[in-house]
Amino acid sequence: MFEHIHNTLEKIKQGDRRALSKAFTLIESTSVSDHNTILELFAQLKPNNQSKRIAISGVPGAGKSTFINHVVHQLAQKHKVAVLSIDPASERSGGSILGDKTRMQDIANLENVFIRPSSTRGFYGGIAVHTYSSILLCEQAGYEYIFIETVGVGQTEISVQHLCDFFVYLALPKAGDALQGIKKGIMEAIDTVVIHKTDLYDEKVILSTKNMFKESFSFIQSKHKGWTKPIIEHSSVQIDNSTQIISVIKAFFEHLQVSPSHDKIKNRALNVKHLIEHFTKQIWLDKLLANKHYQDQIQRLENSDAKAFYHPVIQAYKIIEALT
Ligand SMILES: Nc1nc2c(ncn2[C@@H]2O[C@H](COP(=O)(O)OP(=O)(O)O)[C@@H](O)[C@H]2O)c(=O)[nH]1
Ligand SMILES: [Mg+2]
Repeated sequence: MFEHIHNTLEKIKQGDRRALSKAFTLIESTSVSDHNTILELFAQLKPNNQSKRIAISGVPGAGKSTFINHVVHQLAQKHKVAVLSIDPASERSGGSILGDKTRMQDIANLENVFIRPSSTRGFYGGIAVHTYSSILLCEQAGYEYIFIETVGVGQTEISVQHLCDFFVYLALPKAGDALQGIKKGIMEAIDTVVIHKTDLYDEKVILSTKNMFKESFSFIQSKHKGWTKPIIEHSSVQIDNSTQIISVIKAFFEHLQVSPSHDKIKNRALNVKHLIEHFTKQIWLDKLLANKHYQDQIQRLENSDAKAFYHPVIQAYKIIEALT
């Protein structure tokens, strides 16, 4: 039995990490008996506009976890930092991401740092709802910087960009058309690019990758007026540019403060609109799939004669009409 939500939240606000972990376990619960408790928790979770939400994106193996380990190690000297990593694979295995934990050894035991490999399980499922709730929990606990390591796969990145304030893309230097394969939606979401693992590549290749991003950004209007997307080189084994990266992050949030038409709160309101739309569709679809009449109709179709079928669109309208 979960203790009273109000007590748990109070403990979380006082910095009780056990209470925070317990709340994470609750939102990952798939047990029907936890549904109401989860909704009760959601009802009391309020966003905190002081926090800085930072997405770290890039293909698997780009070095996201290693990079976070570096940057957070430095940032945590002065700030409370939470690191959430999303792993859709955990939907199947239910497991945590061992690889990420080992890459974050320098920060794993720091008092100022909270790391949570986020499973995407949970009744109110889906990556977006889960990540959003996880962010809000970390905000209750007073984490000032919240890093979200994404998985580097299309749809997830699109969802995550709506949850974060600052979107960092880790790119590997590549000769030729380095931008091939980066979806337009992601290019638009990027607030800064880190050309990573520069120790492994020739200077010419690094420069040409940089130029390709620069050129591509010149065709895309920035989400934040007046913000020029920095392109930074970094190597987690040689040339450590963590200081420069932290400066860029801080400069960005200062930029948001002085840019009233693109202020953070307004931006987040827009993000919440996206989420509500997303969840309304999801919940609506869940209700449809659970509807007995709908299930009967679909079952009936399976048993009918193919020649007797109307056009599928006509059939779909008939089913919907019978439901509403
Ligand atoms: N040479 C080199 N290897 C790196 C660098 N950063 C990470 N790696 C290695 O790249 C591999 C993948 O890193 P990881 O952080 O797990 O990538 P992720 O999948 O994007 O989180 C690991 O073997 C790291 O040790 C770097 O800057 N230079
Ligand atoms: Mg990783």
